[in-house]
Amino acid sequence: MRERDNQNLYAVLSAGFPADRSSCCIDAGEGLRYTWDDVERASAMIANLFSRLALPRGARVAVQVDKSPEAVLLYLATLRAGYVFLPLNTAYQAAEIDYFVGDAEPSVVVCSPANLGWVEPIARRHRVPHLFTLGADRTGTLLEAAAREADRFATVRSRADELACIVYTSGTTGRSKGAMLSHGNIGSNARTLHTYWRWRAGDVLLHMLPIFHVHGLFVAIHGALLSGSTMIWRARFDAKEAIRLLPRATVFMGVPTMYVRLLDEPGFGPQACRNMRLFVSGSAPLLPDTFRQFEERTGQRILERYGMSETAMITSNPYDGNRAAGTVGLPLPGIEVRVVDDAGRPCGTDEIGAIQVRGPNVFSGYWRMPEKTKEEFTADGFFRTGDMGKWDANGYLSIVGRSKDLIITGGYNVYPKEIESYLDEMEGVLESAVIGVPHRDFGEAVTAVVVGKPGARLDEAAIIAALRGHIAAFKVPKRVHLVDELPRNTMGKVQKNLLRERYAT
Ligand code: MLC
Ligand code: AMP
Repeated sequence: MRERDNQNLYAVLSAGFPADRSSCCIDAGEGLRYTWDDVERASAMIANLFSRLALPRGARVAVQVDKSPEAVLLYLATLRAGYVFLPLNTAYQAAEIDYFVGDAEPSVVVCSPANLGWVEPIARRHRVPHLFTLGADRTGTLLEAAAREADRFATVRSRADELACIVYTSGTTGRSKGAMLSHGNIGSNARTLHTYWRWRAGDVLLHMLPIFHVHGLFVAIHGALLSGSTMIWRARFDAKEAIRLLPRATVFMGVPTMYVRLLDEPGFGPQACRNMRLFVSGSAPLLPDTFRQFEERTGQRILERYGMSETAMITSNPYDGNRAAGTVGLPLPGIEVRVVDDAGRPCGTDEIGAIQVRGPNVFSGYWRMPEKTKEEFTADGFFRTGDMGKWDANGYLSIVGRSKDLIITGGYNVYPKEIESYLDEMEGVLESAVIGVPHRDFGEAVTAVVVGKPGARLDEAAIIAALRGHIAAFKVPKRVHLVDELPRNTMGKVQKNLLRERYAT
């Protein structure tokens, strides 16, 4: 294989690094800057460390660490060494991590030093051969071990169909599924977005998203790397800090909650956005009202796009043409999107149907779930997204709902079944239904409706407190309503639509 044929995602991305490797790649604030040379050398050291561990081909590197530039270096090093990166939400608790480690059987686990006490027994139980720590302040055993390694590394050659990442997405049945993404899936999407959104040398990305999901990890970072652009890097989103930093940036990516919070700041306006050329929104629906208010306040039309862990980005509003509020735009070049009725026939304009997608971006399947994978693909190779949508007369797609029972809160997905199974196991609980209700800040708020066993004395605060120890805080219901019974249809199925109406306010 010739060097330029290497489809390893790192090789693809590094082709965009600037000629001047002494310029800034990541500006993490407080004088902490990483040049492109630093990125190459430090990722080489970690890649050398992993290579020396002689991990089997396709070995998984599972990572649950706080956001930091070193966490990006760890990601890039894993790609360079030809292993499979498996990012995990920092909000996940022990029971959740136990499931992922047991399911993915990683050869390496990297956790934050603060979590070592509870991650170590999990790693031991699942016989994980190598456990490292990585702190957000450049501490931990990973960097200590890598410090002894050489700072040059020849990136492993990978085929387009070789596995690069496993991204877990919540499962409709309560069990999370690992979406297997290849170097080719991610690389092709990165290149497409690079062209479509006109990434250019001299762009500056303000990066405030978490880096354990495709939005912050792939969409944002890859665009900057491919165009050799500086990233202004902050560990988390804070609206006031964003307004302070935006004048130095040209590109920002966020979930709708971030745009709502920017608009809540009286000081936010055209002055903060004076050098901005692109605001991108995704992961959850951007309300047309937010789009319009944003334009009124700043003169900027937010570009909304649509994607999934299984497919990376699928559609986008155009860079130059009309960005239509309430739509997710047009299929990206090279990606086929169709909206079909129950019989699989293409829907006409304004007809609602199921959204399906096919293309080089679409994942190869769910980790060790061949049956589930088969169910989610049509005979002609389209992936069933579980989203419902419709085309308008101009060929723009709108997402009008989901056939999957899913709540999206502040850009994070929560599957009601998972929360219901925890609630139903609680003492005194007969049954439960978990729904999403409109929420000004998070878009949807997780809400539980619980029926107690006869004579049981349930208490909202106690239920919430009990859940907190088990599941990530963003999944914990903001409210728990105690009722005598759940509304059911004649088939005995809980009528969640009635509950959504009842608790909408
Ligand atoms: C935090 N909390 C949330 C929450 N985020 N509750 C519900 N939904 C959320 N998304 C809770 C915390 O548990 C805590 O509760 C309280 O809010 C404050 O926590 P925080 O850490 O201070 O929150 P904050 O920093 O304000 O976070 C809000 C946020 C964050 C919107 C900035 O959630 C975020 O960064 N979201 C982005 C998610 C994302 O990147 N999604 C991409 C998925 S990829 P308590 O009670 O403990 O105090 C994808 C594909 C695609 O979907 O197309 O992109
Ligand atoms: P995830 O499984 O975390 O990757 O989330 C993917 C889901 O997020 C999609 O199936 C959609 O339901 C939702 N999503 C992503 N982008 C948008 C958007 N712009 N508008 C509405 N929903 C979106």
